[in-house]
Amino acid sequence: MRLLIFIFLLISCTKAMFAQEFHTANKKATSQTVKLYNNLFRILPQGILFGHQDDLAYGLGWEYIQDKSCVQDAVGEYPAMYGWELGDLELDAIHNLDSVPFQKMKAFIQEGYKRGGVITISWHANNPVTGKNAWDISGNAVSAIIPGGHMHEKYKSWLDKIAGFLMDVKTQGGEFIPVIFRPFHELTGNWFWWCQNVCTPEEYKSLWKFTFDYLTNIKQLNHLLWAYNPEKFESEAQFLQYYPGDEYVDIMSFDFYQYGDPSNNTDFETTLDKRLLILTKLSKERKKLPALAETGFMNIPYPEWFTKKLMKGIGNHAISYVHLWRDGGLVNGTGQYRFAPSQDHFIPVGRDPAFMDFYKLYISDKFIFGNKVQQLNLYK
Ligand code: BMA
Repeated sequence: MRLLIFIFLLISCTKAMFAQEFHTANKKATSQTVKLYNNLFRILPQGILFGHQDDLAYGLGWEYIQDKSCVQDAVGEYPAMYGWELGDLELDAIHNLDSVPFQKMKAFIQEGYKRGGVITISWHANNPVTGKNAWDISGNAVSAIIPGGHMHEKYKSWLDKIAGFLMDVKTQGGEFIPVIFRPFHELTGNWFWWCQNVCTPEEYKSLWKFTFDYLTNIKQLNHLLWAYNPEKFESEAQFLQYYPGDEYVDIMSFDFYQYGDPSNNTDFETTLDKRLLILTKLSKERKKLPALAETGFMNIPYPEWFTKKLMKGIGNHAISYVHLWRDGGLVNGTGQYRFAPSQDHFIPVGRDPAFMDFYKLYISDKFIFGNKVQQLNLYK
């Protein structure tokens, strides 16, 4: 009998230890958040979650139709990851900068979570110094809002609003829905007020750490996973130059888009492969989750982009997710701003030539979409 009890205890302890092998940066993270984090590591060998920005809100020629989804329209299945964007929330706007109402966004987040999906949120914050948008790089904004800066109090009031929204990201039963939060992204670019050309590594790290501490310890947001997210980098040192530290980050990621004509060169897939090699090495060493946080080829003018470029570049790298950027809705309904292929008749050329290629990606078994993600029970 004693032996049986001993074996039982041993199995339970080993299970518990194994289940929590990966620790979230926030030590008070909710149990669903910790489970999600560990499950994402566990399923790394099983495939890559496929995500799409604003998937449920709008697509070409439609917006806000109950249960409609761009990815589902294309392949018959919802995505496994849903991305949303908070830009303009800091100004008390009702809609975000892409005209998605924040109230609707909360409902979409609940829907995605109900389907077992993963939620990720970005924030194209306006320039707090000039009052212009995120792409205004003037005003030394980062140094102005970090502790000691003359606009620090204003930044805190913005974070209060972000926290207010995130506090509401709950199920109808009141349980917090875990969110992968990805602020101050593409920092190695030169287009946002937090990019490397307009702030030093010390300033960026100070901004990140303050934001983390404020939202975690003052606002008690315990359902966030924190994603660090440069754009270009050519070495480990460059990837890490603005990295705030292992105790502030859960996910290591980067953004990488296709530009130009890919038909006569291998630049995209070669560079993607190189960067994923660096990313997966670093994230393994630091026990962080690796991901491709944004990608796409605007309007997909090269119809085989998904298999010949994206999948080729990903190769056998084990990454947690790939997130495709948004499709223009009614506002950009000409079809001139989209990243996901669509079967919709709205596309002026008739059936999207990239559709069949995207379907090949869908059936390739390398990616996880909505049905499988539900079965995987990422929150249990
Ligand atoms: C960018 C573009 C913008 C958009 C922003 C925030 O990449 O898609 O049109 O406003 O993301 O979603």
